[in-house]
Amino acid sequence: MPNVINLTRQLLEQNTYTQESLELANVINQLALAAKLVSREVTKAGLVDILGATGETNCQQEKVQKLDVFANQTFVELLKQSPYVKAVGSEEVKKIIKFNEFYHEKSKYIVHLDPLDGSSNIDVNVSVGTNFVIFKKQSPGQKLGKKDYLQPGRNAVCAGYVVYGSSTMLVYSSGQGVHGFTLDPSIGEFLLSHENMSLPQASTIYSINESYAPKWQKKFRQHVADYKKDKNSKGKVRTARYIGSLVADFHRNLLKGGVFLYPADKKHPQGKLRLLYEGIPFAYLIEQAGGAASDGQQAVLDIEPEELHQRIPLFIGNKEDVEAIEKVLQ
Ligand code: AFP
Repeated sequence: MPNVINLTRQLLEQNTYTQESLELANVINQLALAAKLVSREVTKAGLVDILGATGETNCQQEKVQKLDVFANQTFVELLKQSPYVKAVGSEEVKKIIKFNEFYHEKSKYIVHLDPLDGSSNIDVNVSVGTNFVIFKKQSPGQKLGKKDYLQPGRNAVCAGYVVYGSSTMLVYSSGQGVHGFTLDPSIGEFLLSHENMSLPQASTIYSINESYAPKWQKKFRQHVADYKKDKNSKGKVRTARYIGSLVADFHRNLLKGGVFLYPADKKHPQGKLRLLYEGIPFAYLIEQAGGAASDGQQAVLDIEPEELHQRIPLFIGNKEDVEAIEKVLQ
């Protein structure tokens, strides 16, 4: 019998079964369960319209929902069922969602997530994902204040993502390395497939939407142009890869080595990507994997959030790449 390790076992063993780890494991398990439900729907994406008579109801007479709405409802509802979750910030919802204070008197975790990152790729069968980060409430008592849900990434206790690709993978870190689990659909379990993931030393890929080049600062445009001739630490020129789903671009670069760039530009003067549920989860993971993430001025994990849906420029990947970009922009 092979040594099969599922998500729950790994979570508990890593944290030596402390009460704290049991609580966190409960939250992550709820996220994993929601991810399985979303994964099931994502794989049916093309079929839903065929099965729904008018496009409005499916074969079970349920309303056919857009997948990002379905993903949001599923994650929020399952997190609400955990007694340890106090609030959720979602890309799909304007304000922080606070859960019933009586039921949640033991609760201490705040989860920020993008329920379906890259959702514009769904219709063309390209990988999408869910990104999340978990914080612990800072203030005493039951009341949830801004300081509790607007915390810098350095305070995060766990972060991760699920990528719904050719297989469904959940990758997470609770501060002890980055671990990847692949969903085995035949048993409905996430099984440890990538233990202690670390970024390859050589950066082989750069990922950026180059159609925006005319809107970039000149010095940044030159820096990206130089990728086409400059060599990496292995003496090779980087190749370009850009999916347009941050979660999928990140996942590939984590496995292969590289840098993802989304600068501020004339159209997005603050950058496009959201700090709390796009920047911080990936920044937390990349630091754990030996890389770096910056907004061009400082480490993403050091940014003090000012609002729930705050945007930032994002440069994330191998350290030398991120440091070089900081030099250009500072
Ligand atoms: P959607 O969820 O609306 O598809 O946006 C995805 C995203 O925020 C991120 O996942 C991509 O990296 C980025 O947008 C792509 O943006 P551009 O289309 O501007 O390159």
